[in-house]
Amino acid sequence: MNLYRAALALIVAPSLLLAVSYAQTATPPQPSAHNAIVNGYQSQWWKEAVVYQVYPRSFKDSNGDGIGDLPGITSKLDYLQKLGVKVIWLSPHFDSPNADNGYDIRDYRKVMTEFGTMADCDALLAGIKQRHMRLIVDLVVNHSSDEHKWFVESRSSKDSPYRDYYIWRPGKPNPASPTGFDPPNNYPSFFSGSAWQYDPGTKEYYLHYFAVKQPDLNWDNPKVRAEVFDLMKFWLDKGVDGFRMDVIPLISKRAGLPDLTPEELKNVSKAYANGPHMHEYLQEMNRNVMAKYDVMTVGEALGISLQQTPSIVDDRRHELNMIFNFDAIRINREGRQWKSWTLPEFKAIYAEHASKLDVQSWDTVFLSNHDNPRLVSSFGDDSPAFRVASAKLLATMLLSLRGTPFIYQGDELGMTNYPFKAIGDFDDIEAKNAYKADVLTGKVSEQAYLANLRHMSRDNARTPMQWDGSANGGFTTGPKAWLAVNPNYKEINAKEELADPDSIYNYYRRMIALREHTPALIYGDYKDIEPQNTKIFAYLRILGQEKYLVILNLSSDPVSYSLLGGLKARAIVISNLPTAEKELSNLKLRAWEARVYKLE
Ligand code: TEU
Ligand code: CA
Repeated sequence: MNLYRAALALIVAPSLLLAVSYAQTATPPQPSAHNAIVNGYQSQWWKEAVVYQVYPRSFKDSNGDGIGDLPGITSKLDYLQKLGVKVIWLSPHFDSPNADNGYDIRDYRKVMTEFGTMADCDALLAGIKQRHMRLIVDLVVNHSSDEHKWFVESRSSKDSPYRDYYIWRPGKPNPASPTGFDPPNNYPSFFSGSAWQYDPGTKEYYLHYFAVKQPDLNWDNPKVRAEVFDLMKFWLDKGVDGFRMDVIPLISKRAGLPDLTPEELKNVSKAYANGPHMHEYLQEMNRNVMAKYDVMTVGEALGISLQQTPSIVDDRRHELNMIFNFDAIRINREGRQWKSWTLPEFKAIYAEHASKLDVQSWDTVFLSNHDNPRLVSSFGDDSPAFRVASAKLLATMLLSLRGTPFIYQGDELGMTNYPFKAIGDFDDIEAKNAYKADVLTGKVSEQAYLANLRHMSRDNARTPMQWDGSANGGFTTGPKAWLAVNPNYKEINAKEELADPDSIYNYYRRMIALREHTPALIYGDYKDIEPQNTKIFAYLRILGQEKYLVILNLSSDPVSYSLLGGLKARAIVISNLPTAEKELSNLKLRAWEARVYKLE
């Protein structure tokens, strides 16, 4: 072999190797046959994985502009691999004018300028694959940005070939109104006001369930569906492993768009969801896209009840793998109003899930994301005395209930809600629109509005990740973060957590490893053995002879608890507070104590 060839081989071979190993080729569907049946369930990687949600704007800034970005995430992949999560859900990273922080997409095949370049995205994906993890991205196709070329075309004229990509209707004549018309019907937007926006250019209204800059796509138009399937394939062919689908049950609108009745106006998401062609379009999407790849799909199922869930996630329906139900995460509010709740109410939800979702219908487990307040502040106790114990208890619960667990960035550090003071502290369009609609119109007092918002604002979850005790929590080297860092970053940050073997982070690591190596905690049957207890949440996970008991004291008070029914503990496999108690008929549980027992 002459030198040239040798040289060539030297050059080509590695790059070929490189190409092969990093080529983000799509993963063809794995014949389900070789997916073993465990306790009646078809085993799947997305049932055994723990998912970690990254909100890119707030995860890690790599260039000092105060805004998180993709190279910032890539620089923290070892941190995520160490945690033990196997799938990363990346909230929208696509080109967007950020009216709703990326959930308003202007170009589905381009990376948001603030977040970096396509090369940065490829490097992130390669880094994830190198660490034997997977990436799912956010599919936001109920609506696009009003700056997307489709909509720019669509609003340009009624005869535009793109007109029917969106939902346009003439208004109802009303000389008294500023436009001379009233909206086509009484549909409200989730972000306050009407869901219709008058467009003086063509003197018609377009529909937007969310912000004015988020016009809804017309899924009844087959061209729109084809566009969506193509952009999904674009990302899957790059090697992405699946999608979290934004408000996907809202894609099919009611024929004729009749007014909502007063009853329906009380639960708008229910009225907007599950339209006449929703299942048909999800099956069409599955046939054209998911069936051709080994992917994971999770639908954000606003407006879908538990009863309706099997019709979307039952394997035999060939629609989605799983959905997010909002029953548990929203137990603490009525509409936008914060409200108290009881543990029996909370436990009943999981008992319902266990009875309504059988081995064909897989579930998700989550209590936080970028649309909800912080986990430990909402479902735990974020006071200095109990923040650590309750954060670990919630980790025990999320990682031992039945379904794929989703962890939201920062919860593994026990990050808390932010001490918002004034409306100016908020960035979220939902909060700002409601302030205009409710406070500036005198419907709600500023004080009451802010008090409620402190509890439930989405911005609580969006404050930057707290990496260390340096300025801005080490999130950015720049002078200022896009949203203020929680002032408690000196106490609560990743550097402290990584250094402390008994930290919340290291407890998550141990709990994730335990779940990974304990099939009963994944595929085991679920049985609540204490449904009425107001402080104790106790349940079994059973897989054949493998029996585990999870006992959680969800209160800030010590509880003496005796488990009847003659269950015998063989060993404590994990606990968030040191204990050796194995006599189940006489347990002394401290505040927010959590234990997992392996039973005889
Ligand atoms: O969220 C839908 C959703 O459930 C929330 O917007 C919720 O309706 C809102 O907080 C009203 O209470 C998805 C995304 O997760 C969210 O970030 C987007 O704002 C929204 O859709 C529109 O894309
Ligand atoms: Ca940046």
